[in-house]
Amino acid sequence: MSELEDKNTLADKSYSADSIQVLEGLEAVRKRPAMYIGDINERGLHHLVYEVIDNSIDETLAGFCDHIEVIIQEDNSITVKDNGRGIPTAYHSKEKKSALEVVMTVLHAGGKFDKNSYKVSGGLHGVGVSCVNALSIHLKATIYRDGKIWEQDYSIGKALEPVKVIGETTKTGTVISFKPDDSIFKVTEYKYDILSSHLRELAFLNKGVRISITDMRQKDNEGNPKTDHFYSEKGLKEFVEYLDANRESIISEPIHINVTDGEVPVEIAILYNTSFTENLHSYVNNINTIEGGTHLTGFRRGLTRTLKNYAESSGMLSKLKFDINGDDFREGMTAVISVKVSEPQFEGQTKTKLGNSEVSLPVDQAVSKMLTNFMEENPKDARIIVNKVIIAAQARHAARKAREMVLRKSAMTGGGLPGKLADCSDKDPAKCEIFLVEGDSAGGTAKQGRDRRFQAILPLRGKILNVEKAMSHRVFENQEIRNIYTALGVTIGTEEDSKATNLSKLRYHKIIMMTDADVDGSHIDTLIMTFFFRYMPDLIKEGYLYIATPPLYLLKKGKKQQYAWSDNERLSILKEWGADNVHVQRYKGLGEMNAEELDKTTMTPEGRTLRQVTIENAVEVDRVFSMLMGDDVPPRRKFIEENAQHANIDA
Ligand code: 0RA
Repeated sequence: MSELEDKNTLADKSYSADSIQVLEGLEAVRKRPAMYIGDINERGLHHLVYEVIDNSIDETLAGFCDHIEVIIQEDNSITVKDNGRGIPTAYHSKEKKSALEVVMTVLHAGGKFDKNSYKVSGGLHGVGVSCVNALSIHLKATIYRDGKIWEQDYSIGKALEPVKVIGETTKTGTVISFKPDDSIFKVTEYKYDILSSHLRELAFLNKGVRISITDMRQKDNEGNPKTDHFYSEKGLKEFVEYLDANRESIISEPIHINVTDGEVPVEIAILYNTSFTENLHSYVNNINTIEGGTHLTGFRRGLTRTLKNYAESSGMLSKLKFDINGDDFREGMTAVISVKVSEPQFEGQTKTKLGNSEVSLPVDQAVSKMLTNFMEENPKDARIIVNKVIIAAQARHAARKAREMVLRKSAMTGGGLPGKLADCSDKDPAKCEIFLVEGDSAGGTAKQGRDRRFQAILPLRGKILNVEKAMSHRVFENQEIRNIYTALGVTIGTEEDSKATNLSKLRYHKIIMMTDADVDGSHIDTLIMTFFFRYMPDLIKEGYLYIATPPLYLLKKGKKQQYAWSDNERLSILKEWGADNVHVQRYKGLGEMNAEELDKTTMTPEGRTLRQVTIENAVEVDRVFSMLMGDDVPPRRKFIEENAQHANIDA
């Protein structure tokens, strides 16, 4: 209650009932931040920035803003500037305070003033800038509007003083600077790469807006901060080219359509490449709909029907002895779909699946129109695509035979689980874990060290197949990959949508990659992750995939001993102990630990640190995998050079 007496700006105290509500509203955000911004880790921290930018993007969509600047300040506070209309500052008679203060301090107040405007952008949770305010130890809003510069400061969601005029201006726009509250967030350091890839995506999705990012923490020799500028003139057309930069295109240029006059604005771009994977990214109101939904259903349906009609009438299918299915039309396809929906319903585990049934038909019609036009105008490319589809169908046919063979063979040898698997005794998947271990020898140690009740071990021999370069029947036939999916109890590539896996049959809810902490080990991790990403993405989205982290050093001094997981940790132990007479052992591989050590440091839930594999940014994950695993050497070398300091390079 004491806050109420404070500085709630206006002279009249009779509005205190409203103020209590205001305070309670934002108190709720501070009490349960995860409910509003997802979590209080890295993701939630970055989400604050997206929330502010989304408001600027709304101004762009409304036609009033073409420049957005994001600055990471030296103290890890964030500044977002835009040249939109500026947040209204007039007195708001119902709330009895400046509209600016209402926007900043009332939960969900963001769009209250302009119900009729076309406001479609919005973060995953769409909670508005007041949540950012509630979770910031300090926030300053500076508004350029109506010839004046207005300003108000806040702390943990409360205005510190009335809105004041600090000068005159001819410009319009909004500047919001905030510092996340470190008593709420577990991490407070912003990552340039996370923010910049999100901004790049936004620039592709909203052509014509200039978006820049500047990092005041990272300066070059001349004192210039690190900066990037994103701008897309052609929108999704350039987005698919960016996605496929490391793949070889088989058509001359992207197929592109932008329907802006219908009920549901739809933009789509497609490229076909020489790879064997489908690479589809979909957005609703700039939100990446990882779980798909009605827009995707419409896209698939329209694509399949239109290409099939074309292929049939062209006579190219006459020699084919089996059916073509939907998957065949999407093999080697990279596509981005972006729709704008005024009242989106989001469903699913992570609320990233579009539920609005009215969206499916307009998307279907847009794809159909776009492909029909393209095929008519580009008969050469059209034949190339249909040929690719035929090859995909043949490969799928071969894959089914291969899978049947595999199943028959394993049925003959007693069926079920691979011989190399040391299974656990518990059968409840929620309690069970499987370690995928690099090499038979480390596998042996892990078998001795594990808790056999709930921990299973599957040793992997050498490097598993690079699925990025292999057709799917090769993937099914590959011994190591077969061992993995049969041990897990699932099948892959059996349903209409080859990526749908039957997770209900999954025998373990923790799948833990355990490899050496060296270049080979991280390469194996990447190969395994690529396999799961391409063939069982749902398993990653459910949060079932993990990486074990073995220690890098064992330090001993007299009777004392301590493990270190990083060079920093090793140095700080040395500092604490004094460097004399300390014996430092560097672990080059899992094999150098005995069973007890491996268990204690890396396997037992009491001692280990697991890193969960997540798909934070599907666009970046896809690009990195296509680059690390593809044929094209130069970009891979560049990536490795640029990221060398982060990699585990064995000294
Ligand atoms: C409420 C109403 C209007 C604009 C905004 C808020 C707004 C919010 C933010 C946050 C960052 N930048 C922003 N720019 C605008 C509509 C204003 C009007 O009708 O003039």
